[in-house]
Amino acid sequence: MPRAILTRRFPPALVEQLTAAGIDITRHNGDEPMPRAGRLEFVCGADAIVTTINDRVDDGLLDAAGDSLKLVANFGVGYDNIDLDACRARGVLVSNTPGVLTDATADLAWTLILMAARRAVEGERMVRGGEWRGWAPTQLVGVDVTGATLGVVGAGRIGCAVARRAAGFHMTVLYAHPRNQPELDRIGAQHVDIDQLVAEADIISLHVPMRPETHHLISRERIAQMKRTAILINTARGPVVDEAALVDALRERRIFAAGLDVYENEPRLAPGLVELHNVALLPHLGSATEGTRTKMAEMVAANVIAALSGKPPLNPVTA
Ligand code: 8YV
Repeated sequence: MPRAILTRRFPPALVEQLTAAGIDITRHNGDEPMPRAGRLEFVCGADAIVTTINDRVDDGLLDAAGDSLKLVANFGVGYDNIDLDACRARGVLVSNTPGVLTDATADLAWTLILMAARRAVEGERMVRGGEWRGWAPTQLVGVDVTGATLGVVGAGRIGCAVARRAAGFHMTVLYAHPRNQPELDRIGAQHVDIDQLVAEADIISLHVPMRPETHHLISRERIAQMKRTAILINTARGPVVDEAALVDALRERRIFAAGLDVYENEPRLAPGLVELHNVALLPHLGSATEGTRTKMAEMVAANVIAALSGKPPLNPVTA
């Protein structure tokens, strides 16, 4: 019986579908990452390992799994937790879950845009803390989203979905991407370079994958080029932003606000970030809806079942 290791508690569809396909499952059944001690023994003899963003798949883990390993099936679209060269060198396939989480993640980016622009965190805190003394003309005034300029950095599936939603807010859309994105050109978005985008956009939303070349793409220098009224949204990967530089800019009011769902060293935050009022902080909720997580589980199951029956996975990672 082929054996799949699950490094975490996943939506029930995953276990149900693997079990129905006759795959033996060993799982670490908690919401926390597997403890470091015992992690290598746990994966020993696996045919497939189902991983998340918190599982580093490197030489050590692959060696511990051994020659039986055929597939690393990542529960997520991003795969920066996986050393692809190390997998390739051992003939281990890698799969991910593209497409099914696009809308949920785009919706969450918009949640953060509206929270940050309309100072929703401060307002919520005021009401809940019993500090609200009634309506006032100058109380917690934010910035307009309707009619503003949205800058989308990275126009892949999620970046395009975020840009599409801007039509409802009558926004001008700029996008920075290695090549033209016909879908965005059709809706009148302008393809610009990232330096023009950071200087001109009112709301900058990040949707690039985590690669060596995107590390600190939003650097201290680029943050310094943003408008004083700018809002920075990150639902991509934490290290795309120089988090310490962002904290300084928010503290000194050099930009208006930020909305973050991802962090450089999750779950730890950069010193000073939690004390700031002009930032909305969410705990990496991009794909966290019942429907989306179930679709991700089904996609992972389909990939594992294919690979363990000697077929190519449906969503191979080849980059
Ligand atoms: C996932 C994500 O839930 O898919 C991604 O790349 O960032 C999240 O939405 C997370 O990666 C779980 O592994």
